[in-house]
Order: sequence, then structure tokens, then C-alpha cells
Amino acid sequence: MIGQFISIEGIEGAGKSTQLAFIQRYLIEKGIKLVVTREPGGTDLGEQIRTLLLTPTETAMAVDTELLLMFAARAEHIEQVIKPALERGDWVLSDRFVDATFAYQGGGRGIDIQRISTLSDWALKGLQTDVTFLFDLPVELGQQRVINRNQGIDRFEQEKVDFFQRIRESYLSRAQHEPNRIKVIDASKSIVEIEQQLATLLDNLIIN
Ligand code: Z5A
Repeated sequence: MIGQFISIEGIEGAGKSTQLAFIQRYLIEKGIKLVVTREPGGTDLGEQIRTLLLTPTETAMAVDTELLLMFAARAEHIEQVIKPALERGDWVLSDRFVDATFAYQGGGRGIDIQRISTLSDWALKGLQTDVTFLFDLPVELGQQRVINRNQGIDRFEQEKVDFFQRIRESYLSRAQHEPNRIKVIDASKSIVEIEQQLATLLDNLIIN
């Protein structure tokens, strides 16, 4: 069996971290060798870039700087972690990948999608996820969950509802254009219902 590349996506409060743990457990129980990683991050350098990107600052970061830092971290991640794992035949499960850039920097920040596509072609060199699980839910519900989680707020989580609304729309529009790769999961459902849906989707991936 060749390695599969899976990413998970969604707006804040969508339950990615919760379901990442389930997917990891499920695949390991099926005997799959799995590398679990995240973006921005996943490498020493990438984690340093993540700190730069998430730490709130007094002066706003230019949107192009944010975009380029995302791709700098990603270039390192692809070379050091993702490609070697897939070449070994391992599976890769990444908490976010390039769809996040189209949604957050494209939809959220308003950067021209064509410019993001150019960078994406250049950095990914044809690499793309085999499947992406998009955890979708109303923005207000996601924000309520983040408040209830009661952790610190990062630079992105400081943004207002309409920022996350644009991101949600952008994710859903990508999913509409690539239904075979991007599987939309109704993240407003209970954790158990979501796990059941994921198990079916993962079984299909294992069989194929
Ligand atoms: N970013 C970007 O802009 N461009 C890029 O290219 C990339 C990233 C790659 C960091 O991402 C930021 O980077 C992110 C986008 C930007 N900023 N934002 N927002 P991150 O993925 O590390 O951060 P995050 O979005 O905050 O993800 P998270 O910590 O994994 O949170 P989550 O998805 O909300 O997951 P959770 O902690 O599992 O769930 C939140 C709470 O809801 C928690 O208390 C759960 O117990 C609860 N929960 C989960 N599922 C359910 C269900 N089904 N019902 C009820 N309650 C639930």
C-alpha cells in the first residue's frame, strides 16, 4: 500500500484537534504507519515561524509577509517531513495544509487567489493531499466553543466574525470545486457522529 496524504481543515472551534486524535488512533489500530504533523510548523524551523505567525504583535503584520511565512514554513515541512514520509510508504496526517492558505490568506485577508496559486505551484511542485477533511460549522458556534475551551487567544483568533465567515465560504467553495479530494464534515454534530462518518471515509481510503 502506498502512503496517503491526509489533511484536516476548518475554522476555529471546528474540532480539528479532537478529531485528529481519533483519526490517529483509528489508523494506527488498522496497522498503518503514520506521521502526524501540523502547519504552520512540523519542523524545528517551521515551529519558529509558527511562533512568529501566531504571537499577537503591536504592529500589524503585512498580509504578504504572513503569506510568505506560511509558504516558507510549508517548503521546509514538505522537504523535511512530508515527502520523506510518503516516499517511505508511511501515511501523513497534517493538521492543516495549503487549503488553509487559500481560505485564510485568500478569503480572510483578501489576497488575490492567482498570486497564492502561483506560490502554491512553486512550493508544492505537484504535491497535494489525497484527501482533506473539512470540518464545517457556523462561525458563531465555533467561536462559542473556543470561548468555552478557555485557552489563550492567538493572532488569528483576535479577528472578527466576518473574517471567519469569509474563510468558511472560501473553504466551502474549494470543496465544491474539488469534491473528490475535499470531504465536508458537518462539525456541528456530536463527536461520536463525526467519528462514525470519519471511520467510513477512512475505511474507503484504506481499501483503495
Ligand atoms: N493558518 C493560516 O492562516 N494559513 C495557513 O496556511 C495555515 C494556518 C496552515 C493556527 O492553526 C492558525 O494558523 C489558524 C489558521 C492559521 N488560526 N486560526 N484560527 P491551528 O490549526 O493550530 O489553530 P486552531 O484553528 O485554533 O485549531 P485547534 O486548536 O485545533 O482548534 P479546533 O479546531 O477548534 O479544535 P478543538 O480544540 O478540538 O475544538 C475546540 C473545542 O470544541 C474544544 O473544547 C472541544 O472539546 C470542543 N469540541 C470539539 N468537537 C466538538 C463537537 N463535535 N461538539 C461539541 N464540542 C466539540
